[in-house]
Formats: sequence, structure tokens, C-alpha cells
Amino acid sequence: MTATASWGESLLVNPSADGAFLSGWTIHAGAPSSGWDVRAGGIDGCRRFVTSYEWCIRSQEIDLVARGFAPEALDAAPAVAVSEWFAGADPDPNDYAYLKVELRDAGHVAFATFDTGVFRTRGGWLQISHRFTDYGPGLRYIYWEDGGKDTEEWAGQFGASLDAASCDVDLPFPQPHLLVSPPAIDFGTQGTGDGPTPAEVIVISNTGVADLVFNVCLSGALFADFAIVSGPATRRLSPGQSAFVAVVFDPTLDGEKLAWLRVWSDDPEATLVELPLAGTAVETPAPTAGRGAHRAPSRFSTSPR
Ligand SMILES: [Ca+2]
Ligand SMILES: [Ca+2]
Repeated sequence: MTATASWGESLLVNPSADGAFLSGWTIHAGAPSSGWDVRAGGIDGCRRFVTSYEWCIRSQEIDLVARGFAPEALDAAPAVAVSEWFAGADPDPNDYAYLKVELRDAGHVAFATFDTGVFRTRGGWLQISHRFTDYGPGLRYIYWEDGGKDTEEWAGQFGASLDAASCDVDLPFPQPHLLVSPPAIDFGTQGTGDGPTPAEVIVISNTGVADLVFNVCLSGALFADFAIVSGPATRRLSPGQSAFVAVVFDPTLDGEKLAWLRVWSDDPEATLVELPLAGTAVETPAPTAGRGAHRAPSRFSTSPR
């Protein structure tokens, strides 16, 4: 299993040093090696960002509309809560740090700012937090900038540690929503010698407001009597997009047949949807060569691509 979903995360990318090194952050000062680094530990006991003898400064700008928040909802000025943890490093933990967060309009212009200015850290962890409210309409971007520096002026990372940055907008977090239609397919009766049935098309839609990632396969003890003859063109759907899967019933032995089309997705409320596929197989002789077109027994060779 691989992690594919971004839902449920902080709006910040790599806020707690658990991502790929400095991924998600634009580095303005303190290039790695003599500047920013990542170490074990942190307020979460996992990993933290550390700073060095020159100022280490970084930023990221969150595009709220691109993340799925509706402009009308943002214009109602939902509360924006920001928080980050800071700690100094021995031997002198009175290091330097700051946090600046700007609420920006569609033109990337700041209209509300929280700025700690440079402050001194201490030995233990210190949480800085702020809540923006009643700031009026127009919020589209949140700009986050923070940094740190040591007090020792030593090579190595003896400056402030930063960890667990958090930025939350008080709106329902945009989520994907998986819709599979129809809910079930009955292929009816098919002769074992008649080849596959006409294809039935299953529509996989994203009716949510964030990207949906999904996968499909056939399952069940008798799944070999069914076949996906045309798979989805994509495994990632933008909001409002659909993908199509065509399935046929192509039994080899008589009897009642049942299998499932499994649709796995990152919709947190419908991670797995199983669509029943049913059919009844009756024994019929295979058409002989020379009496009409020969139907190859392979269910794949007859597939329209
Ligand atoms: Ca961390
Ligand atoms: Ca220090």
C-alpha cells in the first residue's frame, strides 16, 4: 500500500519534517550544509527542522482555491488558526527565531499579518499560536514564513529547532467523494459457447471537491468468468470528472456466477466499493469453424480497445 491521499493533512506541505528533507519549502537563506537541516526528535518525538549560524529563512504560500476551498466560503472570513513549535539548542538555548503569517488576496497582497518579530528561544519547546478572525472578505492565499539562527555562531546546527507547523482554516476540509454507478450488474443468461456478452459500462465519478485517486480490479472465486475489457483511462479524477470501466461476462462452465468489481479509493467515507456482477451460464456448444465467424475462446482477443 502506498500513501496517495492528501486529505486530512495540514494545509502546509511537510510541516513537521516528516516529508522529503525540505520538500514543500522555498529556502530564502541558510542553504543546506551550512544552514537548514533535519534531525531526529521534535515536539512529536519524530523529526524536526534545525537552523545554524547564519539566518535560516524559508516560506510557503498556500493556494486555498487550488486546495478546494470555495471563494464564497473564504469571503465569509473563516477563522484561520496557525501554530508552530520552537526550541533552542544547547549549549546556549537562547537562540533566535521568528514566525510571520500573512493572509493574502487574489493578487497575493497581504491584508492581515501575524508577525512575532525575532524572539529568543529557550531549552524546552515553546508553542507560538495565533487565530485570525473578522478580517473581511478576499482571502485566497496564506503566506507562511519562519526562520531561526543560533546564538553560538558555530558551524553545525546549534540554532533554533522548528517543528509541527500547523495552519487550519475553519471550513470543512475539501474531500473527494467516490460514486460508482450502477450499483450492480446482472448480465442475464449467457451460453458457455457463445463468447462474451456485450460490455456493460460502469461509471466511476468524483463528486467531491478534492482529487480522487482510485484503482479497480475483479475479485471473487469466479472472477475469471468476468473480464474488464476496457479499463479506466486515468486513476486520478479531478472534482466532477468520471472514468469508465467496461466489463463482460464470458463463462466457460454452466451455473450461477457472481463476482465483484472492487473500486478502492482515497474517499475517506468510501474507501472500498464492491459492485456485484452476476450472470447465469448455460451450456451451449462452441460455434464450429466454417459455420460463421469463429469466436476465439480468449476473452481478451475480442476486446475493443
Ligand atoms: Ca516533527
Ligand atoms: Ca544554541
